[in-house]
Amino acid sequence: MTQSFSIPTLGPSAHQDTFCRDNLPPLEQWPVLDMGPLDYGERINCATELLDATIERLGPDRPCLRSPGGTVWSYGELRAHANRIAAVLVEDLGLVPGNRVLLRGFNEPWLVACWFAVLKAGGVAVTTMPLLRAGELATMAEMCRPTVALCDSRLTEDLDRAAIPGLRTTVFGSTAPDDLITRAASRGPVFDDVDTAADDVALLAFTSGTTGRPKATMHFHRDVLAIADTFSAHVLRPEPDDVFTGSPPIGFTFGLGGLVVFPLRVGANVLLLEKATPDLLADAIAQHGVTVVFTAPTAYKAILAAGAAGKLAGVRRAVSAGEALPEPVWRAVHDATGLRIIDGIGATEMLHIFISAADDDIRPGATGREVPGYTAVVLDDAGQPVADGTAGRLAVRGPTGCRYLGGDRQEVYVRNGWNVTGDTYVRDTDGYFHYQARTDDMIVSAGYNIAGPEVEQALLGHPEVVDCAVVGAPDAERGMIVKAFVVLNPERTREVPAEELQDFVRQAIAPYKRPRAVEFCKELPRTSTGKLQRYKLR
Ligand code: 3UK
Repeated sequence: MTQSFSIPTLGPSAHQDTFCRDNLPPLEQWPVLDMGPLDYGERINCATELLDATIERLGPDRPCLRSPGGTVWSYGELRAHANRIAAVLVEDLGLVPGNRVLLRGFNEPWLVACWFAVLKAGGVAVTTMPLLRAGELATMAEMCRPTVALCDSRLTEDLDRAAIPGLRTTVFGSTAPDDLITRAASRGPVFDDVDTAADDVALLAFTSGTTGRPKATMHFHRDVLAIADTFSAHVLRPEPDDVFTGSPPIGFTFGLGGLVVFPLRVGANVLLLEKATPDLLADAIAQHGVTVVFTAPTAYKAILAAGAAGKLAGVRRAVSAGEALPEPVWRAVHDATGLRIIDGIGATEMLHIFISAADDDIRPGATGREVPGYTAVVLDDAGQPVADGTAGRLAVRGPTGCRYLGGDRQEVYVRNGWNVTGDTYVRDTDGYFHYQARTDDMIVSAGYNIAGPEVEQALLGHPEVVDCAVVGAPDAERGMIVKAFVVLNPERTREVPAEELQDFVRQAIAPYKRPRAVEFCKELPRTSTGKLQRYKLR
């Protein structure tokens, strides 16, 4: 679609280290910005807003972060820890505004304190996921050039092996005399937050890279607040008495939003889990009176399979994102608990969720509608809108959007001002968006377009199928055939032949979509954010 739009301008930066401004993509390649009613002014620090402003409204004593081990920090305590670490960053580690700080830790309170410290000091947070190894950390560092790292003492090995040039690493959680926490304890609890520009970069987030080389996305201080004031405020609608938990790492923006930004914006409480496999997650939800959960569709599936859906009884809001939520999973959770899972599609490029629905607005099987503040359209390959009911490329815009560090492949994601997510979607006449597949994962077999996830969903309806992935396999006659990789329930009491699964799919959806090849496996390849790596199966 072509339209005219104005090229954005930037306010005066508070960054002394100009790396981020220097590496923003060219302004004319940015997506169209639509702030709608959101207005953060020219200067805002998202850490001040999430922490100090919440304390100003609700007082310092409300419970903020806790961990299963028994740590409970109030909002005032988290702020004091963050302020003390900010002082160490500036006074001892030489941080100047704009420096990138690599953070490495599990989901636990000190990681969150470090994240706030970096932002208060005007630094740029680069939070990495614990699962990442030396090679991946080295690649990330090469791209974003951190000067300082704050690292959990249990996770130093891979960071050391990454041998990042010029990096000053400080460890937290050890017994060493120069441990970050010990050093921070000698500082005062007050820190004068850097008065950052609303459009100063606050964080760099790496894409999960289901296909290859990761890209770094750049997000501003105002973007961090915008995700709370769109998806969270209008769809999730949390309350100060909610208790949040979830499985995504804080280094994944799904986790950052759900476990830090959204709860703190409203003064709620967060249970941080270092290990959040589906069984541990379900237990923690039941034990700690959790009311708001963030996790991936596979976790809901696994909780159901383990017969643990009852543990979700106290949950008020359950969010699913990262991959499509199969309708049978939504229905099974609803049948077992009455809970209506909030599906939402988000992306690292967009920072968080832009299509979703909650409560009675949910249509099971559809991702939802535009989150207030975002506009979404479905485009054909030439960039023209398609009719409702027709599949095409999902394109969105709103207050957040894609800015790749160094403009790396920027024109692939942003076209004519739209963020093109790489997903094939159908919009229905009621404005609901129905996920089909990643555009690259559409299977063309004998002239038919087949969306792998639709076949996966059909297979998952079979009682003995616990996980599956459907891809196109090259075929001389048909171009491609539908091939299914299937994980069967290990506790099954009988054999399940491939033909039975093929027949099962043929009963559920159009017969031409049935898998012509079935391969059984023990588990499926996934990224560190839990996404299926279909390209590996191809
Ligand atoms: C896929 C979905 C169907 C889709 C993310 C919430 O997943 C997140 O970010 P990533 O950059 O991946 C983005 C891609 O993942 N996807 C995500 N959610 C859904 N597909 N239904 C969904 N509900 O292909 C998208 O383009 O890893 C999710 C919040 C923040 C995030 N970063």
